[in-house]
Amino acid sequence: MRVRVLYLLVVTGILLFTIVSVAPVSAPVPIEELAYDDGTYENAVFYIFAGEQVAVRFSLPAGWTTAKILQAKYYLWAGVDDLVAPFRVHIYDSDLTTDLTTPFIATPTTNDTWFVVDLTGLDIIVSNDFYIGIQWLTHGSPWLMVDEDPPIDLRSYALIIPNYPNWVLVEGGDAMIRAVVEQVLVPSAPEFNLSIPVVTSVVAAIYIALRKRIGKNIE
Ligand SMILES: [Ca+2]
Repeated sequence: MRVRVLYLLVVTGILLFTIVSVAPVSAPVPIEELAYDDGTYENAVFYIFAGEQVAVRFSLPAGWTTAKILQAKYYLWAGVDDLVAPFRVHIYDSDLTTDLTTPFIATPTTNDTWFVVDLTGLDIIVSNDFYIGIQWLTHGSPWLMVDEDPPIDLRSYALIIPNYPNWVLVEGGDAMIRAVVEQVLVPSAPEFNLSIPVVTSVVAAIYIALRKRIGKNIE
C-alpha cells in the first residue's frame, strides 16, 4: 500500500511538473497611444457654444482585433477667458452615435498641455473604430487645440448646433484628442504534452527509479 501511495504522489508530481513546465510565459500586454496630430497646435476650436461637440475617430493598431480604452487625452487651453472649464466626455461606437459608456463630466486640471482622462475603471472594450468626443458645457471654454500641419488625417468631426445639426467632417486640421489603448489578447488553449519520454528533472529521475523498484517488488 505504501508503495502505491508513493507511486501516486510521484505521478501527481510528474503531472504538475509537466503542466508548469509547458505553461506559456506571460508577455507584457501591448499599450499604444493613438494620435493623428503632431503634438503642436496651429489653431483651436474656440467660442463653441454649450452643447456642441467635436470628436475624433480612432482605429485600432494593425493586427489588433480587440482593445480596452485606457485614457482619453485632450490638448486644452484656457484661451483669452483664462478658464479651462469642465466639459462632457463622450466615447462613441463606430456609428458616432452609440455611447460606449455613460457620458460624464471631466474637470481639467491642466492648461496648455494634455489633459488626461482615466478610463481604465470603465472597462470600455472595442473591436472596431471608436470616437472620443468633447461636449462643451460653457460657451467658449475650454479651447480644444488643432494641428493644421499636413498630413490632415480627416478624422475630426464637429456637431455645431444649430447650423450643422449633423456631424460634419473637419477638413482643415486634426483636433488634438488622443486615445491610449491596451490590446486585449484572447488566450489560446495551452498545449500539454503528457508523454514524458525524457528525464529532464530530479522529479522525473526519482519517478524512473521508483518504477524500477516497484517493478522489482511486483516480480
Ligand atoms: Ca502641428
